[in-house]
Amino acid sequence: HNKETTDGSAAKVPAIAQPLAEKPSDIASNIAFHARYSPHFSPLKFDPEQAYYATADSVRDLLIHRWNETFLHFHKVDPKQTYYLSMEYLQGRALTNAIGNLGLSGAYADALKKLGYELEEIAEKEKDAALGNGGLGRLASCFLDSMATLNLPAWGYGLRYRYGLFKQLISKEGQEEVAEDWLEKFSPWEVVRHDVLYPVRFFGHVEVSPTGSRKWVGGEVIQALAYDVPIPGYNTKNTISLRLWEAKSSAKDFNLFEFNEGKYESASQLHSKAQQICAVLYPGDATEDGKILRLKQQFFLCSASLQDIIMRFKERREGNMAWNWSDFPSKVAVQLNDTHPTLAIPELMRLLMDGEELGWDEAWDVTTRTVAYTNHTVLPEALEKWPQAVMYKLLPRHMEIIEEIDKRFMAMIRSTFSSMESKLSDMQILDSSNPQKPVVRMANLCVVSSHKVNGVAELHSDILKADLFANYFSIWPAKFQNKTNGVTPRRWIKFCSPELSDIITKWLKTDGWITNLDLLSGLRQFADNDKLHAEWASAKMANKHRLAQYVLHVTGVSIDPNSLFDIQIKRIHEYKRQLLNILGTVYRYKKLKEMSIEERKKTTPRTVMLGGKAFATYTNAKRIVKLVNDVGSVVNNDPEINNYLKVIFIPNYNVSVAELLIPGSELSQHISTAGMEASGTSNMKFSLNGCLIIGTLDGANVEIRQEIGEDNFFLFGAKADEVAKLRKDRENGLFKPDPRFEEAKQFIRGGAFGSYDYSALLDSLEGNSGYGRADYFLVGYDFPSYIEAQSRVDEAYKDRKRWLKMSILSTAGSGKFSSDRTISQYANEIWGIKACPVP
Ligand code: CJB
Repeated sequence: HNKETTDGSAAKVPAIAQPLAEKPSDIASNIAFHARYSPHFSPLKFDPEQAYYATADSVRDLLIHRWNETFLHFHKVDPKQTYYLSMEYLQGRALTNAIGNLGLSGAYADALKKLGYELEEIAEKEKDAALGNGGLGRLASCFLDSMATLNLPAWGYGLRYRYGLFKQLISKEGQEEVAEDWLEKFSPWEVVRHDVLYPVRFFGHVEVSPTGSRKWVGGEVIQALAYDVPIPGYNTKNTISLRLWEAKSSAKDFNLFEFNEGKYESASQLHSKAQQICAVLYPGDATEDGKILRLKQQFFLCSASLQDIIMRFKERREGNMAWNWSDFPSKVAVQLNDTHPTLAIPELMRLLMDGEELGWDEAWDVTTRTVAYTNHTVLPEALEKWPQAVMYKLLPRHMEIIEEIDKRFMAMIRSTFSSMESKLSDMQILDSSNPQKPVVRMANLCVVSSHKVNGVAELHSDILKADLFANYFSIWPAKFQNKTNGVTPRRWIKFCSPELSDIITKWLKTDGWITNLDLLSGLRQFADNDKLHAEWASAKMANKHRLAQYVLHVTGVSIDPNSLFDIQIKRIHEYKRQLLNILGTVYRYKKLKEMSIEERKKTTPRTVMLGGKAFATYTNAKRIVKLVNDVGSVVNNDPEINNYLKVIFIPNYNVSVAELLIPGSELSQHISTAGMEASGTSNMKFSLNGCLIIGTLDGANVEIRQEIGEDNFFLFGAKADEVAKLRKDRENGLFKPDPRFEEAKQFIRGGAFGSYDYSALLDSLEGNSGYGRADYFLVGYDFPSYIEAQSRVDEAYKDRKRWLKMSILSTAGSGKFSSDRTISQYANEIWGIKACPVP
C-alpha cells in the first residue's frame, strides 16, 4: 500500500496544461494565481506575508515537477542509492536558495517588482526551518544541496519537529527558551504524503514460535507519516528529497466510547503519545521518561526510514524473479550521521530476520555491507550510552539482537585477535562494569557493525584512530577514513554575498567556481591588485552596513561599520571557549579604560559579536550568555569607550542570521581547546567570505591554515598533543596563571559588569573547582597567547593593504572546503554511488 509510484497508476494521472512559469511575466501571473486560488489567508489581500506564501507556492510547482522527474528517473535506472539518516537538519530559509539553484533569482525579482514588491522584503517573511542544534545539522543540509547538485541518487531522512530546538529570547536574566514557531502557520516547502505511512512499535515483548523464530509483538504502535521537502540541485534538473517523519495515531486508536463517557484524556492517549515524539529536538533526558522519549525519537526515525528503504528496494525489483537479499548493499547505502541513528543497525537486522526470514549470518552480512558511520565528536559526554534497562523496556527485540552482536563480536576477538583480549572490556558494546547501571555504548555498536567509520577533519580522524577507536583501528585499519567537512558555496557565498560573488566571477572570468570551488585559487594572482582591493573593500563594506542595520534592529545598539567586525557564532559550550573570547574582551575594555584619550585613539576600534544557543539545561553555558550580555550593557553604554569597543550578543542565532553575519565579518573566532572541536564548519564559511580567522590548531582550522597560508591565520594556543600533559600539570599544581588572566577575572568578580555573582562560572577556571577538572578547557593556559594573537590582529588591521590581501587569500584558499568535494569523496570512497542526472 505504500508504493511510491508506478504500478501503472502513474499512467492514469491526467495530463495538465499548468504553465511552469520561468519568465517574469508568467511568474508574476503564477504568483497572482496562487495568491487567489491556493489561499492560506483571505484571497482578497496581498500583503508581504501573503506575497511570500504565493511566491513560495509558485516555486514549489517547479520543484515538484523536477522532483517527480528525478524520482521517476531514479526508479527507472535503479542505481545504488544513499540514504542519509540524521536527527538534525538546519535547512534555514528555502526561497532564495531554491530560486537561486533554479537560476531564476533575476526572473523572480522582476516578477515581484511587477507585483509591487522587492524580492528581499518577501524573502524575509520566511521562517527558518530550524530542525537542528548546530554544525551537525547544518552539515546535513549542506550535504543535501551537494548531493542534488552532483546529481547523486541520495536522499535524506529526518524528523519533523513541530517546535524545533527552541527559540532563544534574551533578557536581563540571560537566555530564555520558548517553542520555535516555524510551523505555526505552515511550511510551503513540504508535501505531506498520505500515501507513505509506516507502523512503528514501542515496548511490547518478544514471542517465540514453536520453530524458534522470534517476533516482536504488543506494546504501542504509532504511525510514521512522510513529509517530503524537495531539495533542488544547483544548475541541474535533479531535485532530491528530504523525507521528514511525523508521528501520528490513526482514527482506530481513538476510543470513541471512552470519549463519550467524558474520559477525554484516556480516549486519545495514543494521539498525545504520538504528539510527544515529534514535538521537540533533544527533549530533556534527565528523567527516565525523558530518556525513553529521546530513544523513541531515534528509533522512530530509524524504523520508518528502513521500512521505506526496504519497500523501495523491493518495489524496484518487482517482476524480477532473480533478485537476492545479498544484492541489497549494491543498491542501498545507509549513512549514520553520528550515533543518534545507531538503532538503524539492530532494526535492519530485525526487519531482515523477523520480517524477511533471513538467517543471522545473511542478515549480518547485508547490514554490515550497508551501514557506515560518521563520528562528529570525541567529547565523552556526547558519546551516547543508553541504560540497558531502558532499552529492554522500549525495544526488547533490539536488545536481544544487540546482545547477540556483542556476543559474536567478543567470540571473534577471542578467536581471531587473541592479543586484544585484555582490551575487550573497552571494546564491548554492552558495558556492565557498573552493575547498578549497565549501558549500551552506541558508538561501539556503530564501529563494530559499519563497513566504514569516518571522522570529519584530518586531525579529528587521526584522534579517532589513535585514541577513541584505537583498539578497533588496530584490528580493522581499512575501516577508518577521513572526510573533511565542507559547506555549500551556493548558500554560503553565492546567495548570501552576491556582491562579493560577482566580483569573484568578474576576476576569474567564469562562474564555474560555484560548482568547482578549487577555481578560487585563481584569485591569488590578483591578491595585490589595487583595483581588486577597492572592489573587495566596497563589497565588504556594503555587507557590514547591512549587518549593522540588522544589529540595530534586533538589539537597539548602533555599531560602527568602520570598526573591525569580530564574530564568534556557534553553540555555546565550554570547549568552544566563548569564555576565552569574553575574558579577552573584558581585558581589552579594562586596558582601554586605563589609557589616555590619545592612546585610545591609536587603537583599532572593534565590534565584538557573539551568538549561539546554550542547551536549556547547561548551566555554565547559560551563565556565559548572561556574561556576554552584561559586559555588553556596560561597555556599550560607556561613553569613554564605546567608540573603541562594542560588545553585542546576537539573539536567536540561526541559519538566516548567519547569512547576514558571515558576509559582514572581518575576523572570526574558532578558539576551541585543541583536540576538542571535531571540525567546525563556520570557520570554512567565514574564510570563504574573506574573513580572517583567529584560532587554535583544532578541527578543520588545521587544514584551513594549510590551504590559505600560515601568514594569513592568527594562530595561538596549546596543540592537541600537549593538552593531556597540561591538564595533568594543572592537577598537580604546576600551572602559574598569567597576571593578565587574573586581572580580567578579578575585574568581573569585582562587579564591573553588575551585581550578578559570576563566581560559579569563574571558579571553573580556577584550581579549586574541586572535582579534578580545574580549567579542563585550558582557558587560563591559552589566555596570554590569545591576547597576543589579538594584538597581532589589531596591528594587521591598521595596514589596509595587508588586511585586504589576507582577506583575498582566505577566499582564494577556501576551494577545498566545498561540500561538493566532501560529498564526492563519500560517494566514491564509502557509498559506491554514481551520478544519475535527469536527462
Ligand atoms: N557536532 O553539532 C554537533 N553536534 C553533535 O552532537 C556532535 C558534533 C558538530 O558537528 C560538526 C559537523 O561535523 C562539526 O563541524 C563540529 O565540530 C561538531 O561539534
